[in-house]
Amino acid sequence: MNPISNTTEQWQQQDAEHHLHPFTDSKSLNAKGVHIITRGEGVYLWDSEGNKLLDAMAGLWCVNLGYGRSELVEAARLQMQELPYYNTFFQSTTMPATELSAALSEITPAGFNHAFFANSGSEANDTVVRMVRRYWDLKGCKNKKNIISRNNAYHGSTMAGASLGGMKYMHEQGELPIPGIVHIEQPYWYHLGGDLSPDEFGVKIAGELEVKIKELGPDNVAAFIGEPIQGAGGVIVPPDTYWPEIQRICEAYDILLIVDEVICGFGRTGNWFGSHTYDIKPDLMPMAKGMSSGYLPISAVMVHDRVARVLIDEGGEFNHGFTYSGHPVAAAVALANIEILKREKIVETVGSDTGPYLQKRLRELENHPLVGEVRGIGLVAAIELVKDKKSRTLFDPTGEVGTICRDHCTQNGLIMRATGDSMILSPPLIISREQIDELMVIVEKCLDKTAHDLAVS
Ligand code: PXG
Repeated sequence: MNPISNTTEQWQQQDAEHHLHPFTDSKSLNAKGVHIITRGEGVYLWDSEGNKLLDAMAGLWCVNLGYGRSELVEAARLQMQELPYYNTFFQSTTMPATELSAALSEITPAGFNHAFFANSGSEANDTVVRMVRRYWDLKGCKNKKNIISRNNAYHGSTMAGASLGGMKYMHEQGELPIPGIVHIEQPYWYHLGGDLSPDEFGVKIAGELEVKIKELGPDNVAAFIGEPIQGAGGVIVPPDTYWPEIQRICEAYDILLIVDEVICGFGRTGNWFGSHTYDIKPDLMPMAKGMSSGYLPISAVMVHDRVARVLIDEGGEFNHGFTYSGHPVAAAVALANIEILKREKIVETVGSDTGPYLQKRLRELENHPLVGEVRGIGLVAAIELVKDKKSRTLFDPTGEVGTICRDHCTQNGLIMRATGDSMILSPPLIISREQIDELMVIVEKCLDKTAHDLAVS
């Protein structure tokens, strides 16, 4: 092995020889050669061949402040020098961990005053499973163990995270879901709504929760978990009637409501949290990604007083935690990140200016022959490509057209991800109107190129 590889081919060879990538067919990747990203600034990335790319995915839905923010770098440097690590286990803490728990209490909805720290969205959701079961044990409801989630949800890749998720292809590997996790249908009107209006469909599909609770028996159900908008599932925006009905059912049957804010949190939907945007009143909120703008791994479960009081006042020791829970350097970066979001009024700008602008510009694409639906809110959106717009007929198999479009985008300087045939956008929250215009030029061009490829094939 040559330790000083300095050409794309050498890096690709080294990567093929030694690196197993997440969610990747290694054989086909190695045959093609990995794409090496070397530098970032604002909303742009550069690769090892010197190509400039507009990153409309903010890394993996996380680099909310964009690349190259020196204040985040400085926060990490100072904390590393002062105290690079200490744990939060044995009746000790560090200043950044404590200050971050207070800062999170301030920006989350009323009643959220406690944070439990972890390092990823998956770990946060594993924590959630243990926490809700512990809560019901302490309340004397020993059988309230089942957690209800949804098809096509994404809640992580650990045993509990992937089980909570509703991705069949993940369940197929590793005997998942683990016991006590069941799924109902997702609020995906475009695919599943049939002749119903979105509002009718929203009520109907939320009603599946009530049916499932009755089937299991309310005394056996601990919680329901959902993303305000399903991100990895294809930016599935629920009808307006959906969340109020879910909230009503959870309250009626005394079921905890877990709102997974890993993607929607920290400004993505134009408010601090997706729960604000949809006026949801959760009991627990796992969050990660935008918490540090992805500069360092950190996550948290925010716990509502209703649950926290039971855990604190009656719980004794909660036998759960990670070496890096509340890591001081990651916490210092998260604090600086929140401080910048506030000072520069970035969440407000997404809510009132750049978010509506992106959504308006994207809806201009609805006249394009390939575009079945444009959906989204704030700075998260999907453009769903379909075979027939009128009848809402999808391509069969799905995914091939999305991949063609995605490859055109990359070749034309835009990172846009495909989930099936939905093209996904989740750019850094600092994107300007001019940069949205720049993005739209490439999107339009690549949709035309994709349509052209389909016509000639
Ligand atoms: N919850 C949600 C809503 C997520 O989107 C997780 C939990 C898990 O977070 P960690 O940090 O453990 O990855 C996520 C992560 C994709 C993609 O292909 C999305 C995620 C992760 C990897 C790929 O869109 N979301």
